[in-house]
Amino acid sequence: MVLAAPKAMKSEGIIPSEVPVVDFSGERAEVAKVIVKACEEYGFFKVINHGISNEVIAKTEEAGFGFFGKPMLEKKMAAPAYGCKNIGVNGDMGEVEYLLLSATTDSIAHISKTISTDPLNLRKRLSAYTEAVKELACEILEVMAEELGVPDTRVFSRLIRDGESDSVLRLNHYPPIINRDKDKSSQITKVGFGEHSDPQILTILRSNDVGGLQISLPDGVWIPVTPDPSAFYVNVGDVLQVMTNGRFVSVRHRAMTNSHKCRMSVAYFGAPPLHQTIVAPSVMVTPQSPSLFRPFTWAEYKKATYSLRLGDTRLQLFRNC
Ligand code: GA4
Repeated sequence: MVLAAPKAMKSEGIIPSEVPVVDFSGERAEVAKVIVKACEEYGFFKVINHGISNEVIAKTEEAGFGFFGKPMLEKKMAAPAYGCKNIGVNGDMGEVEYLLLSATTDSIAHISKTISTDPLNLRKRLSAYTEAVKELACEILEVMAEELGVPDTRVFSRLIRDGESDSVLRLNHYPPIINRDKDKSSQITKVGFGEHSDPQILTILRSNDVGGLQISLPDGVWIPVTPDPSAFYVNVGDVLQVMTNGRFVSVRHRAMTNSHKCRMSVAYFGAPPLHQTIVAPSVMVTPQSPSLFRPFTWAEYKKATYSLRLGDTRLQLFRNC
């Protein structure tokens, strides 16, 4: 399947591209339409003119490269937040090293103390970044709810704004794979982070100017996403697929390594509190589209997620018969 360029024009909040692009400074009603269409067709879109300052972004990128550039022994002192090649707890591996932490003030303070000689400064940078992407996620979720005709437009964003939200922040570093072949010109690409969907509500991702992210279309075709460090990439997670009663798709994606350059991405995964029951708002359930999933708590879903492999589809465990 070939991706058709979106037909709408810039004034309508969209710019032709290989993946849907949302100009967040555009008119709200048009932005909402483009977002909902993108979530139905791809579960993925790019946001430009998002309003997050370059300084906040650049300082987090600098902090990330600063950390990943340290000697392995020092990085390992940040374990279990730091991991290298091992993904999850069931044997998944990838050409990646990462920092994975709870998106809370306490966790950010703790990791800052562990990895930096200037912890207050690092804490300030990571907190500012986390707050900014969380706010972007909430605004997007509120626009979506409006367009979907959900009367309580904070029904999705409230879960992320909740003080007990289980959201996480992840910094991924994909070092280049050195080509040891005689034919140095050939490119070597390996799987950095294997195919999966994100379990949470919404993911807000940004990377440096190095490609590697690919998204899967429903027919199994992989689309490489052109890197744009000035933009954020947004994807629907499993919980939002459930809360829209299957109208939005939780996109499967993966990250490949590059032969020459380091890729670094920062992902914010907006999640509900552990005790939260996940259920679609009543407008999403009609006689024509009956409820696809049984109610479950985020704790139950998270437990199922961690009992399975990275690429497994977990949502079918929660489907109504
Ligand atoms: C994928 C999305 C997030 O990075 C993550 C990942 C988590 C982990 O690395 O600990 C998981 C993976 C992710 C889904 C399946 C399980 C859990 C690794 C894994 C094999 C932090 C998340 O929430 O789910």
